[in-house]
Amino acid sequence: LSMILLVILVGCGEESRTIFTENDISIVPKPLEMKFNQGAFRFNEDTKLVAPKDQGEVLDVLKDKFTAAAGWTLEVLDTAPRSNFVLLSTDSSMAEEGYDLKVMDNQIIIKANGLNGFLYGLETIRQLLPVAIESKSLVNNINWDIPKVEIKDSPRFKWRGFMLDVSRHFFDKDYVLATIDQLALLKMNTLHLHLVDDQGWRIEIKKYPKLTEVGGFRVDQEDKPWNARPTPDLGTETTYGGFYTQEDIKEIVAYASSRGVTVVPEIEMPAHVMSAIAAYPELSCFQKPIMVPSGGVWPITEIYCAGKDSTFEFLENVLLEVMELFPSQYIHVGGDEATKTNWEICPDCKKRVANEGLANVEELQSYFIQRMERFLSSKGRILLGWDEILEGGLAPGATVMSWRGVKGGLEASEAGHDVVMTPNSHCYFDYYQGDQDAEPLAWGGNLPLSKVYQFDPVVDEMTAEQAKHVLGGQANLWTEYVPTYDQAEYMTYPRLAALAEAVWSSKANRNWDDFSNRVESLFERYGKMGINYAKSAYQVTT
Ligand code: TNX
Repeated sequence: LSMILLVILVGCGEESRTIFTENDISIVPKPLEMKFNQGAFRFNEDTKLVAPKDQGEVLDVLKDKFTAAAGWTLEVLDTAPRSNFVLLSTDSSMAEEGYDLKVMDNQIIIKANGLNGFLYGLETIRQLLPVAIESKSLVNNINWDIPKVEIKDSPRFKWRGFMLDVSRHFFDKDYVLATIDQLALLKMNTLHLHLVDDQGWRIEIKKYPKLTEVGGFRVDQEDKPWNARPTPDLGTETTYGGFYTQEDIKEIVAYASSRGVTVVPEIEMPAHVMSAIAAYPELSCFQKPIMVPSGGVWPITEIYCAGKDSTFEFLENVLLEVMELFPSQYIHVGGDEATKTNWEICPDCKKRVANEGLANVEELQSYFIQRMERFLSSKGRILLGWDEILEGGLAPGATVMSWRGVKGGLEASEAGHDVVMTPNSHCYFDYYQGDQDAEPLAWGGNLPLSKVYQFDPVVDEMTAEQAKHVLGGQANLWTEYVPTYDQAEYMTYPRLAALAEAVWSSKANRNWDDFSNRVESLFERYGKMGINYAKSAYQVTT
């Protein structure tokens, strides 16, 4: 009799685990393959986290969640106990950034070939757990169960990016670190920081301290719309600004690397640099003293002088410090929207045109970028630029970011260059995401969640050969109309989730109805995390 009782008791213990159905599973981005089995794994205080020696740090993404929400400090080991563990197991045959996740009754195994795969396996577990795992304070009376699934997953594209414009408005280090966490949750691996623009220079450069002392600050005119802010007179006291010290940058880069994210710095040239010229007027053709503008200046004529060698010396020195801080293979040099009226009349520029045998000053743009490309490639880096760098001939080793639609991507890939697709039609998160009368002021355009979801970095017009040159895709948050952290979150989430699926999931696995169901659990998760996501985005499906 006692045997029977024991069996019943043990049986009951098992049955008390949550009974899941396949509909309870909601992972964004959608995994490549998933098999659902009956049963559940239960996390408890004794669950061990097991990683190869010296690779245990990645486990923090899960460990810290349990510490906050369950109050447990899960132990990390380097060999697996008999049962009740999550094991990271290295398998060099696995696809880059891919992972196999197998959830069994009493153990969970994640196979991957390195950090990103392990991380993504753990982020998937996080999304299988009750949403309460996102809580920052203790949650009682909850079973930390996850369904017994077998997942085989790997990304469609290797560049899964998000750009944050920290120039038009400054976003401090903590906001950047929080953004990195959100990228990792969605299995995104690239954070492009737009560190330089007319309205602010945001990275400390030791050799040129005025870049941030002067170029990092401006006269606050936030009360006026972006396009109605006159450039202030010289001598006016500045009231808005900020920048990252080199220590801040080191912290951001190190944190990103622990979350599988590469930080790509963008140092704009030859235009969108009024902040630098305000600090060092000698960088322009006519040394005219200017202020850092608060609003948009159009057309942008105050640009670096392409005639003086000292401009290139300055840029090389800046990039040397930048490369010291950012291990990224790609260095973004901007290249967009330069109006060459000063170059037309500048004697040094005219001389350069003649000496280099160029047809006109327009060709100086491509001279400029090619010269920077030679410098960067001599240091083992790859130059990346907006699609304007195609004009007048692309530098040999350059990679192109196609933003004015897909044209630049088509042209560059046809010429055998790599491209990152970020067409403004689908990837510009500064655009409205719903009814313009109901939404907060934005740049214009119309980019609801459903349209982001339709984004595909490979377009029909591409041949198979061209498609091979598509590294992936990226969303860009330009921040002219994004003055606060709350507003930045509002513009970013959940559209970033739609973009993440477009760059991670297989084409066959993408389905809007299915995604819109899954995004609802993500809303709950964002809610628990205290993220100001746009609920409105979801209601608009046109
Ligand atoms: C174009 S995209 C720009 C940015 C603006 C953005 C606004 C690009 C390379 N240049 O300077 O912020 O449009 O949508």
